[in-house]
Amino acid sequence: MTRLTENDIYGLSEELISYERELEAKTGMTLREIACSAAGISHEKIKAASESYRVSVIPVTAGQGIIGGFAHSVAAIIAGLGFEVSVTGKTDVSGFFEAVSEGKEIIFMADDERFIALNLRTKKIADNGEATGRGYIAALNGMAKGLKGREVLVLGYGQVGSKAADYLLELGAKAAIYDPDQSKIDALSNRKIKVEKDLHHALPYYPCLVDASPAGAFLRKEFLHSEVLIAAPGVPLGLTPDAYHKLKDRVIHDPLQIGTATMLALAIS
Ligand code: 2YC
Repeated sequence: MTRLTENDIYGLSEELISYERELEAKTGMTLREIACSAAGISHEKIKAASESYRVSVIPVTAGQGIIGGFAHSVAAIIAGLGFEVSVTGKTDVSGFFEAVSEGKEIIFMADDERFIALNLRTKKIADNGEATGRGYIAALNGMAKGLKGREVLVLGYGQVGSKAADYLLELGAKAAIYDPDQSKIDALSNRKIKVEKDLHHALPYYPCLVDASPAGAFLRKEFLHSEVLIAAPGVPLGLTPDAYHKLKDRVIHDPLQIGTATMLALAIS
């Protein structure tokens, strides 16, 4: 996943209510319903967990260091799901010690390589890549009013794209992928996934698109299916600003929300 900047998440906490209203208008699902659907847990299960677990988010200084607002944005998303959550006063190992000493049992933390949620009670661990891939497909399933039998093209067969493709197959969709890196395609374990070799030939054909590519601003509206529905996890956004402006009612896109919410649901599943 591409590393977020402070600018990517600026205002996220303050705008969470309006974000969730837009998400529900597009998908017919709340953020909590999307997370539960992606993790395969019931509403009752996450409700019970919100009354039994307390959560800590630990800022981590490793690598390129702390991203201003990252830990507080993650905490705000978790609070919005009904859980008691706080950001540790200390960072790194001291922050971990602080969280465990205070009896927190679910720990969120990220370095430049991984963003994880660790359940200390069940020892379950959730990874942001898998959670984002599954969460965005659950949201697309809502927006498409069911993906069974539908043809969906996934751009990018990395951490997020490969998990998105797996979940598409679980939902009975016809998954296809495009990735310029042939070694990623060769690694494709699941033969049931169609491989597209020519991006510009394939793009207008697919009514559902998952932009799991690290490239930015390369998708123009005229390249795409006229009715296209787009799930665009993370940053940068593959759509050009003009395409995003014209298509935004049919585009699911956020820097952290769906991935973080699904990590929590997976950590308690
Ligand atoms: O503030 C902190 O604790 C930093 N260590 C956080 C670094 C996160 C780096 N990862 C990313 O920006 C993206 C996330 C959206 C999830 C995966 N990569």
